Amino acid sequence: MNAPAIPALKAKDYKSDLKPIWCPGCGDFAVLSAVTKALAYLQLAREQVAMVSGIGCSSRLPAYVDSFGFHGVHGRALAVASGLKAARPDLTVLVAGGDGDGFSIGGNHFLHACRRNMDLTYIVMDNEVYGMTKGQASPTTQPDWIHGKLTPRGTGVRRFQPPAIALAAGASFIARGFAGDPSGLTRLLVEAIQHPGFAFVHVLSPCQTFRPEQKEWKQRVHACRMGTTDNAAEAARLIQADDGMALGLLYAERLPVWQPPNQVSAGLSEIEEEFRV
Ligand SMILES: Cc1ncc(C[n+]2csc(CCOP(=O)(O)OP(=O)(O)O)c2C)c(N)n1
Ligand code: SF4
Repeated sequence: MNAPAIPALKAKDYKSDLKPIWCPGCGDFAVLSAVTKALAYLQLAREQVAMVSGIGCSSRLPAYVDSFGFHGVHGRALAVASGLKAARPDLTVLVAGGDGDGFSIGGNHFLHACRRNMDLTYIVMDNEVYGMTKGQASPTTQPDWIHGKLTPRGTGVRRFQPPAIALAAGASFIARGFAGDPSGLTRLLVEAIQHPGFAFVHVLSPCQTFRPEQKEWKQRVHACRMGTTDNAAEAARLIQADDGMALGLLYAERLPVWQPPNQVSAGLSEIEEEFRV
C-alpha cells in the first residue's frame, strides 16, 4: 500500500496568524507575499526555515511568516543570521530589513557578510527613507530630498549604491526586484535561496506614507538590459552604468562558501577557564 501523499504547502501556509500593521499601500506587503510564494515553490519545511531581521517597518516581516524567526536589533540582522547559520547549517536562513537598517547602522555587517559568503539570502526593502521613525533620510535618499524640519535643505550627500558596493565587497549573487512586480520578485527570491552563498536581493519597496512620490517607480523600472554575468569585472562595468531601476539578476557567480567546521560546543566552564586572567 502506498503511503498517503503529503499535501503540498501553499503560500498561505507560510503566513503566520499575525496581521501586518504596515500602512495601506506599503510595498512590504508584496515582499511578504513573494517570500511566502518562493517558500511554497521550493516546498521548504517551515521548521527548516529561519527569518532574521533588524528593526524598522520592513524588519517586521519575520513576524508574518510561519517559520522560525528572530526580530533582532537595529542593524545587526546579518550578525545574528551569520551566527545562526554557523551553528545550524541545515537551516535555510533568510535575512530581511530596510535600507536604514542594512546600509547605515548595519553597513559594516553588510560589507563583511558579502565577502564572507555564507549561505544566506539577504532581502533589503529599500524605500530610500527611515519609515518607522517618521521619515529621516537614509543612505539611499537622494541628496536633494526635502522633508520638513528633518532635512529642510536635503542631505547634500551622494547616495549609497547597494549593488555596486555588494559587488565590490565580494557578494556572489546580486539581484534587484520591485514590490510592484511580485512575480518577478518571487522568481528572484527562489534563485537567491537556491544560490549557494550570500545572495543579496535589493528590493525597491515604496513607502506610501513618507515617499508618496515613489508611486512613479511603476513607470521608471525596466527589465535589466545588461544581462546576467558571472564575471565580476564585467558586472562592475555594467552595474556602474545602472540607473538604479533595472530589475532582474545582475550578477551570480559560484564562489567558495564560508561555513565554520561543525564543532562540539565547549561547556561554559571551559570557556570561563580560557578567559580567566
Ligand atoms: C540602535 C538603534 N538606533 C536607532 C533606532 C531607531 N530606529 C528604529 S527603526 C529605524 C530606521 C528604520 O529604517 P529602515 O531600516 O530603512 O526601515 P523602514 O522602517 O523604512 O522599513 C531607526 C533609526 C533603534 N531602534 N535602535
Ligand atoms: S511608514 Fe512607510 S515603510 Fe513604514 S509601514 Fe508605512 S508605508 Fe510602509
